[in-house]
Amino acid sequence: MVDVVLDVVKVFDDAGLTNPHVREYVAHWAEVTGASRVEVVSAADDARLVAESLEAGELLPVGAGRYYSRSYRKDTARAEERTIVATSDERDRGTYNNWKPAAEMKPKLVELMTGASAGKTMYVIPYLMAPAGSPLERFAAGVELTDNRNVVLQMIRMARVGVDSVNALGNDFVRAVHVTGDLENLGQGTPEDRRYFVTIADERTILHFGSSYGGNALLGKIAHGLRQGSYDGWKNGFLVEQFMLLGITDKQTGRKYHICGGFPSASGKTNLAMTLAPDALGDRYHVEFYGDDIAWIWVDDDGVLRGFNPENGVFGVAKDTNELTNPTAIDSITPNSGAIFTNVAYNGKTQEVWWEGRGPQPTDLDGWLDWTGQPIAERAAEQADDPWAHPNSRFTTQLGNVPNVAADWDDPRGVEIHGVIFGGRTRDREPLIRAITDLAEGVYDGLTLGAEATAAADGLEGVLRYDPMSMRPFMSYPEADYAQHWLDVIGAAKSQPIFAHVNWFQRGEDGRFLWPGYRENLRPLVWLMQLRNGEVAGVRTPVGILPARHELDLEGLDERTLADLDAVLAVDVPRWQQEMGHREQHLAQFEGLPEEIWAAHRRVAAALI
Ligand code: GTP
Ligand code: SPV
Ligand code: MN
Repeated sequence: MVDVVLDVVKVFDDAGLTNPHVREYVAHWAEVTGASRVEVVSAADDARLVAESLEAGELLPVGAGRYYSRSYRKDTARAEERTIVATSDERDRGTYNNWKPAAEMKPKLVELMTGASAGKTMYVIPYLMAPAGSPLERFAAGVELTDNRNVVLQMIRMARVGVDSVNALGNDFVRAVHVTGDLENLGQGTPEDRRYFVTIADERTILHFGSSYGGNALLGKIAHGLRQGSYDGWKNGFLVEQFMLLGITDKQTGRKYHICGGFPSASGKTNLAMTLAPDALGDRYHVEFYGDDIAWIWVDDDGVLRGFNPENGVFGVAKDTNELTNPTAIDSITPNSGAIFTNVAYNGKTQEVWWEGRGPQPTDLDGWLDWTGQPIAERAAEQADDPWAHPNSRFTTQLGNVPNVAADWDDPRGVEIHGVIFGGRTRDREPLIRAITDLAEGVYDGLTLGAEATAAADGLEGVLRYDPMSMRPFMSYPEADYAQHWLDVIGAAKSQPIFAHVNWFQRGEDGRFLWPGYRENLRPLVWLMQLRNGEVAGVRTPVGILPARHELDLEGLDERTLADLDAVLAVDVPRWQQEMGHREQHLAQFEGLPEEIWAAHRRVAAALI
């Protein structure tokens, strides 16, 4: 034991890790997990770590400066039923946070983690989930400990990594411990499942055991950036949401608008934030990317609603990403970008990657392996229709690689928020866009966001469920408090944002999407800003203000879309009346929901009669 302690001190000294609280925390967990080495990493170590991973076969080359990784076949998405927010206050029990007492969970995790990194290196990743110097910085620092080198490489892309983030912060950092575990013997998805993904929110401690994938393992991103962040925000007056954030500049007036918004996982945040097509609208707008998955939002000293993206990279869904749907994404994962592809199909001979919707499926099968590593050419006949890539396969790339990243994406003051939108995969009922100008009705709309679940979480794809503000998997405190917190934070802004509900996923009777989506989604957003400015009036309906057909810029849309447009701009009153009954039942679960939210519900219900 004495040897280990001495070694660790030298490691800290060599790495310039001076914060005594961090040192103590690292030494403690090194002992618990039984790791045989400790290494403090920073972003500058990336090239060396990549070389080590290539050498070890954990990464495979995708030509020059891009990489391929595969996760264990039963470890390919977040596991919501194994994810818990724990505290020492029973009043924190919510409908979605799988609340447990901290005193029950901590010993369980310590037991699972004890000796579980034996023989491995424990990497120490000091990180910041905010632009440096931001007013929320003290909630943004953390130190992830992980026994998995791939997690380090992903974190270097997704967060700002380096000891400077934590040295000056005393005890104000999130303790985030990740232990991979013996993935082949964890009983994933069975009654004997041994995985646990726990955020002890009132102790600012995250303990994740039993995965090396995405949000289960990159603890800065989901566990801290969303779950811990939203709890801290609740206690300290700011909002933390699974939101994209983008900027639209009207070139004629020079005015710039920032819109943030929540869509459930794998429902289009990355695409919307990255790929709107100003060229489609006569080049009158300039569109900039800020963030695709998380926004931290607050009201500044001047009463202005502001937000920033706490991340440093994009962990985007690969499926259907191509030159037409998302050229910006394709341009951000070019050779030498450092991008990492996870669970797509890989060709070991040509060092290429492919996924469903990337382009034509390769016809020469030589060298092609599916996401599990099986040669495509050797697949049995009954596997012929199985996808080559996992539906939740992803690419990881840094924000600096995104061609339209905003010049001020890293500004610690964030940007002013003018609009808040909600959306999801909804095959009927929800029109293309409906605007809401009242705060309580906007919050009510977010709380009743109902959409189809996707492959981003294990075992749920296609199930219709409510996903309040797209925070269902990340909500760390009770919904009634969440609603009140929204009313309080946004209500304190001197200028209120406009709200809207959008839907790119309405389908026709033959199952086709009625709206082309992707790059064309700029059109309804431009309308929303025009409505905000009073330049268009829209059409009042019981569920919000819809665009009059002539108010939308339709230039260049194909005949079929124009023919379908009335359908995507319709309000199906009988379907809405039915929905109001579901909403009533849904909202009734949340004890103590603010009266303003119920009043908003009653107003919409009454308007529909
Ligand atoms: P997370 O990273 O899981 O939080 O998801 P996300 O919301 O960022 O999802 P993303 O933008 O990566 O989109 C997921 C899927 O939705 C991809 O397969 C896209 O091709 C598809 N998609 C995105 N935008 C549109 C759209 O406008 N229309 C249609 N039909 N599909 C879309
Ligand atoms: C999500 O599932 O919402 C994601 C991807 O953004 S993950 O990091 O795996 O949570
Ligand atoms: Mn997400």
